[in-house]
Parts: sequence; C-alpha cells; structure tokens
Amino acid sequence: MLTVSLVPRPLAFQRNARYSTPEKANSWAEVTGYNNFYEFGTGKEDPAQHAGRLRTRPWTVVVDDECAAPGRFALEDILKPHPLEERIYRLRCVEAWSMVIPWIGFALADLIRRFEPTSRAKYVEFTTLHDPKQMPGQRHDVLDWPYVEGLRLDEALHPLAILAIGLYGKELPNQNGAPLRLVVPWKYGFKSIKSIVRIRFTEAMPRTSWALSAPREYGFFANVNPEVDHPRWSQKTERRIGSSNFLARQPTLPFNGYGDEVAGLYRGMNLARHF
Ligand SMILES: Nc1nc2c(c(=O)[nH]1)N[C@H]1C(S)=C(S)[C@@H](COP(=O)(O)O)O[C@H]1N2
Ligand SMILES: [Mo]
Repeated sequence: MLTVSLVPRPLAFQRNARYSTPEKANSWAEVTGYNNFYEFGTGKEDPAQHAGRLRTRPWTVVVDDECAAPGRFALEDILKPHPLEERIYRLRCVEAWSMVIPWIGFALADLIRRFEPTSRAKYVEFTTLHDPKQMPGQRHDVLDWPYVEGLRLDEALHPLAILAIGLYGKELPNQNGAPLRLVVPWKYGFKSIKSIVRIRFTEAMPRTSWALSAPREYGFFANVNPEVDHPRWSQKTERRIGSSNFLARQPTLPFNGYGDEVAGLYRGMNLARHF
C-alpha cells in the first residue's frame, strides 16, 4: 500500500525572535495556495494544484566544485546537524505583492561552513530538480531548465539567509519548495529557489535563470529596491496578499525592510546598475 503522507508532518523548533517580524503572518491557505513555482505552471494557483506529484523522499543533494568537502548527501544527512528555528519573514515578490511567512529552517551559513569553501569560492549556486515527469511545467520553455539561482558568498553567509524545510510548524508543502529551499528575505522572491538538488561553490558569478531569460528585467543581485523600477512596472509599493482592501498598497522598503542588517554588504556599489 502507498503510505506517502500528504499531510505535512509537524517539526520541533525554537522561535528566533531577533529575526522575526512582529507583523501578522499570512494564513496557511494564502502561503500555500498563492505563489510561484514555474516547474508546475505559471499561474499562482498552479503550484498548489500540481506540486502533489513531486516525490521528495528519497532526496539527494550534490555539493561540489570550490570546496574541500564535496559529496552527494542524503537529505537526512544534510539536515541532521542543524537545530530548527522558526523565523517570520516578509517575502516581496518582484511582481509587487508581498506576504509574511513563518518559516522553519536553519542558517545557510552553518551548512556552507561544513563543506569548507576554498579561497577561490566567491559565489554559491543552487539548482532545482530537473524532472519533467514530476514537474510538468518543465515541458514548456518558459525558462531554461533547471532553475538556477545564486548568491555572492558573503550574502550566503549572512545570518538572515536560511534554508527552509518547513512553514507554520510543519514540513514544507511541495508547492513551497519541499524538501529544501532557500529563503533570502531582503531580495525579490525569485532568488529563494525551491526543491534544491545541487549546491555549487564557484569563482565566477552564476548564470541565474531569470537574469539569463530577461537580463534587462532581472539582475543577479535582485535586492528589493523601491528606487529601481522594473522596466514594466514600479517597485515603489506592494500589495500585501490577503489585505481586506484589495486595492490598498503599502510602501516597499529598501532591502524589504532588512536594510539595517544587510545594507553593509553593498557599501560602495551602485545598486541601480547592480540591480
Ligand atoms: N525552482 C523555483 N523556485 C522558485 C520559483 C520557481 O518558479 N521555481 N519562483 C520564485 C518566486 S518568483 C517566488 S515569489 C517564490 C514564491 O514562493 P514562496 O511563496 O513559497 O516563497 O518562489 C521562488 N522560487
Ligand atoms: Mo516572485
């Protein structure tokens, strides 16, 4: 008999208050029912409808290139050393909507250090599973599959960057990037890559999917920035999903409100040029 559980299992964790916003979190239905995961279609409800066919166990993550301790790891071994924390983060999608999501995860920096990046490693590249049988959206050329994202190593080592395995106290639903996804709260949502199967340390800047597909619209850095508009729309305001007034917009904050923590990473950089 098939006993794959479709009901996400509960996780044990501690709340990280320092890195949690006091804003009201979006509901489970909003967080899991409205998002982007183009591997399952380009509609906001497609991920919830179609991600059920993704099999997340067993799951293997390959860690390689510029690091002293590369390897192929079972998900359980990737997760084992890391105590779980809950962090309530704002998410700002590049499409000018936002949500507040209670993630369960651990600092990306703690994982990176275990693999001992070499002195040549300047970036970390992440890749999503490529399997059109499980991910029907990959049968269409909307992006050059597999989905690739990346961070500069110092960004990846920032304590706000996490790998998430759950939300709302439970394992991640597939549509939110099970079993392992990145969350980088000061950047547009597309940087937070889902269902990761490979982590690569590189000397050269990774060729990321969105920057490759539309380089005028999506940069490598993708820091939330109300001063730099998308060529087709303003980034000055955002619509909080679920707000009772559908038309109400709120100002978008530099670095999605995490500027006190992360602005120093970009000192001296022209952020209009490095968008
Ligand atoms: N592999 C993959 N990761 C992805 C995406 C995607 O299409 N494929 N969409 C991104 C975008 S644009 C956003 S806004 C977030 C939305 O999902 P979340 O609400 O679960 O964070 O996932 C990001 N990660
Ligand atoms: Mo997004």
